Amino acid sequence: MRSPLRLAEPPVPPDFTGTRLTACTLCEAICGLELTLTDGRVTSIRGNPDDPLSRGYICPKGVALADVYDDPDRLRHPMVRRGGAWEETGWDEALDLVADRLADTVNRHGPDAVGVYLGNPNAHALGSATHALPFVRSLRTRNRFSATTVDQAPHQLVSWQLFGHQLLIPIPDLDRTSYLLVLGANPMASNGSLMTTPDFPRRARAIKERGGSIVVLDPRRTETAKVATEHHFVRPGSDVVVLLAMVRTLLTEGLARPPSYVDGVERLRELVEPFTPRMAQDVSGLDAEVIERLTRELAAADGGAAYGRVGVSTTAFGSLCHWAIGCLNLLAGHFDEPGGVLFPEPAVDVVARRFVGAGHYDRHRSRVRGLPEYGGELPAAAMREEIETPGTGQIKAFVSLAGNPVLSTPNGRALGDALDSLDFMVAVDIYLNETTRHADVILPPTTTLERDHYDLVFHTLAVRNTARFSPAVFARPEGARHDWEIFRDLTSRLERRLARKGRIKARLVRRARLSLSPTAQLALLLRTGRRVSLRQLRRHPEGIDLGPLRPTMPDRLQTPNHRIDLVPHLLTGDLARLHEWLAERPQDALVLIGRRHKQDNNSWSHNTTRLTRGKPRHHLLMHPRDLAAREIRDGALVTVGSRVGSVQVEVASSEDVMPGVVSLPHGYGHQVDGTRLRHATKVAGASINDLTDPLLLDLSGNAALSGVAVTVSAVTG
Ligand SMILES: Nc1nc2c(c(=O)[nH]1)N[C@H]1C(S)=C(S)[C@@H](COP(=O)(O)OP(=O)(O)OC[C@H]3O[C@@H](n4cnc5c(=O)[nH]c(N)nc54)[C@H](O)[C@@H]3O)O[C@H]1N2
Ligand SMILES: Nc1nc2c(c(=O)[nH]1)N[C@H]1C(S)=C(S)[C@@H](COP(=O)(O)OP(=O)(O)OC[C@H]3O[C@@H](n4cnc5c(=O)[nH]c(N)nc54)[C@H](O)[C@@H]3O)O[C@H]1N2
Ligand code: SF4
Ligand SMILES: [Mo]
Repeated sequence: MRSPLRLAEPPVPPDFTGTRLTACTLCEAICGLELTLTDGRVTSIRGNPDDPLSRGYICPKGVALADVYDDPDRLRHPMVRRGGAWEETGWDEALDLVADRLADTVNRHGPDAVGVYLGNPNAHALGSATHALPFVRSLRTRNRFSATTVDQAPHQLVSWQLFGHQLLIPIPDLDRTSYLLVLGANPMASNGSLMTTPDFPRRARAIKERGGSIVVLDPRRTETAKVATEHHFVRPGSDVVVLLAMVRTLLTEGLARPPSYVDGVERLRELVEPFTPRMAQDVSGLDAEVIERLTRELAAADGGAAYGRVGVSTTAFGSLCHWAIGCLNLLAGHFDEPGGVLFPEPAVDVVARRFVGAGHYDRHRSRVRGLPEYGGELPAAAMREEIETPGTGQIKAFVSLAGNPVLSTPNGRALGDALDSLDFMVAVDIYLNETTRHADVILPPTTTLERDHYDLVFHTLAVRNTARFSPAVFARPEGARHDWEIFRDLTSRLERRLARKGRIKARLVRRARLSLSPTAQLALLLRTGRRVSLRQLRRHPEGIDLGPLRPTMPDRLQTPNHRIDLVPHLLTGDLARLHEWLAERPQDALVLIGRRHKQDNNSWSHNTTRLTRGKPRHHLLMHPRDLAAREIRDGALVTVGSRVGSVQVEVASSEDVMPGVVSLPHGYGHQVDGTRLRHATKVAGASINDLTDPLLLDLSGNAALSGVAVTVSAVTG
């Protein structure tokens, strides 16, 4: 269906030669790109210097964007598994089959018998933002999971608790700050996360050129640590104590300057009293004097920001870490100030528009372990048991939307086995990979270069306010479907088959919304936002600058009393668990942390030659002292074991990891059997998530992927 509001510039003709502007959707940096096409094929990709946010930056993954489009292994037709063999089939047949099987499951076992997992690329597609959630909601299942609980659930829970909405996330004002304290993030490789920062390298250089500091706390001397002005090792999982000791230092040294709309400072003072810098030193290995000095420097800086990401989110106290980071920023005097942390003002304000709800906790619990939901989702770490444990509410059918949880969630291999025990599984995905090979049907949508794009998510998290619309470069091939069309057609087919009464109005509203294309919905959203129109954006495909971040508080607070409570019960209640952990924690365990590389993109970038050549990157990094203690030689094949399982992988000696810590990248360990990843067979390595433990969780339900106790021994014979 073509909506009257859809005015997209025509995609390129088949033999087009020339240039086109687009955007990279692979990571959160959302770089603007200029493609050169020769006879209808992309022959080069470069960063677009006119993009007001990315200013010409591009990384090696962006250069490989067209490889995904051209990849002969990418699925282009619906696939149905009959017996052991995959067959291509037509869309109507595939969609009818999926709707029949899902409806049958719901009618026989109730809505909770359908489990849903949403993976990371959903956040990077306009059609998912507008159409996937209504589809998922129409299933009315409580068994909803996503990559959020192996990633940023703690950020969202803390933002909801402090600022009243889970997407009201304070962002470091990178272009003006003079003091950036980084914990558990490696933006030199990741290009920033919950801090959309294309060209982090140049922006980091600029901080140093204006006399500022970048201080990194990380158990590995990362690429970011190497360009920082200062780096310190911290024991994995111990940041929470360091951060609370920093908050304590601000308060005891009279450095705290909370804004007038903040409550609870005195209670906070009592709560952080036990976390002395000395105690933090014992737990983390970071000197007490350093903890105190860094706190004073942050408070004294002319604009300073504390920033923590995956390395602190994915620990057992991820929420307390982000609470403490929030308190640090609120007390150090730079909150909502230029150079500190600020809240972006995107052209489509997803917070004000309530695109997703403000947040909620423990409205229901998971059936088997009784784990509380957060924001309507249960921990991804609970998927396997919900599939395998018999009883009312057991997951019998599964829907995987752009996810690869077999490689990306704890004990993923066992989850893969569980997927085989389902009555039915459907994947909306572009590859036949470790997860989708367990499906009965795969529905492949078009990819980035074939669809219109506007970033509803990452403009909300960016270090500068900009807006950019990128019309599809290529026409959708005959017979291909966009993601939003798949969600629209599945929803309507399902509704026809479900024996449901009532809620006619809700159904009609949903149908009306689903029938509007993402671009048409965007036009309406922009119109109500009144900052820029789609028409203006079409005239400027390079993007429109809306200026630097600005103070917006307390007006934008979404809390009921328009104030910030520093000590919400939900968060402070978790301190009891922290005290228990501190009393019991094992002192001498070898622990495992993750790793990202500039050339890898989670689990699915290994089917391109461009991103897999060069030196292998899959090794377990281990300190020479730890190798010597076990008489393991550099390069040897080792067995890494945890409570959950074991893997074999080559070890590389590295002074860059803290003694007592080993590091493996995630997204490796391809199980190419039964997949169509011909090229990924050449990528060695093991999956870190065959070692991570689904029992280790944060308050938010986020998996504690970092700091897992492991043993390492040489493979003999
Ligand atoms: N140990 C450990 N585990 C981790 C992490 C870690 O640091 N350490 N990081 C975690 C984080 S931050 C994240 S976000 C998760 C990611 O976890 P997931 O989202 O589960 O995994 P991805 O590797 O991103 O897989 C994306 C899937 O989407 C498919 N895909 C790609 N593009 C499209 C598209 O346009 N449409 C559709 N329908 N499908 C598409 C790919 O083929 C692939 O199957 O992994 C987490 N897992
Ligand atoms: N090249 C590339 N870029 C990406 C991605 C990718 O796969 N590849 N994925 C994208 C996604 S989905 C995300 S969420 C972002 C993530 O963005 P980042 O969070 O910046 O990425 P990571 O490299 O996972 O950084 C985590 C850091 O935490 C450290 N760490 C581990 N445990 C601890 C700990 O207990 N304490 C401290 N202080 N540090 C710890 C690790 O050594 C690592 O340096 O990156 C995005 N960008
Ligand atoms: S940093 Fe690389 S992967 Fe991320 S958006 Fe930019 S070009 Fe794409
Ligand atoms: Mo992520």
